[in-house]
Amino acid sequence: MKLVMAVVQGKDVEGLMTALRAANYRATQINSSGGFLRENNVTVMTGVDDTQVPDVFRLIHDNCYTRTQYVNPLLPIMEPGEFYMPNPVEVQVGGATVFVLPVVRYERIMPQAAGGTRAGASA
Ligand code: 2BA
Repeated sequence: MKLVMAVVQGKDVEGLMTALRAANYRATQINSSGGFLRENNVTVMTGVDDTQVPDVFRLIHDNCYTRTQYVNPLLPIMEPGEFYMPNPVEVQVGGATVFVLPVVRYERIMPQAAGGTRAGASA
């Protein structure tokens, strides 16, 4: 089994999650942000059989797009009275940054509460 972790842009996550659900993959999304742009992105985690990894990559490929972003470089140290005109730098973001990790153990722990209600829950 493998854990596929894909860092995707927020604009693409709805399409990707819909495609994963439609193909019967379980997925969890975690709000994250990149260390470079400091912008919000989303990390999608999917646990799948080894043989399904290429199919998950296909869905990511089909639903995540490359976009151009502009970054303002850090201000240089300036003398009083000096004027600095920031020159934004262009970077390409995405489609997705994907990590595939081996899963040592996968378990869904689903104990049933006595009487069908949660322990400690009041009636
Ligand atoms: P960010 O760190 O905000 O990076 C956004 C984009 O800025 C990157 O797009 C890349 O084009 C550019 N970039 C990042 N660091 C740079 C640097 N030191 N110099 C020049 N340009 C730089 P992507 O490569 O598509 O990455 C999108 C997001 O995926 C990243 O957002 C980060 O959240 C995540 N990511 C990328 N590589 C990663 C890694 N090795 N480990 C963990 N997360 C990663």
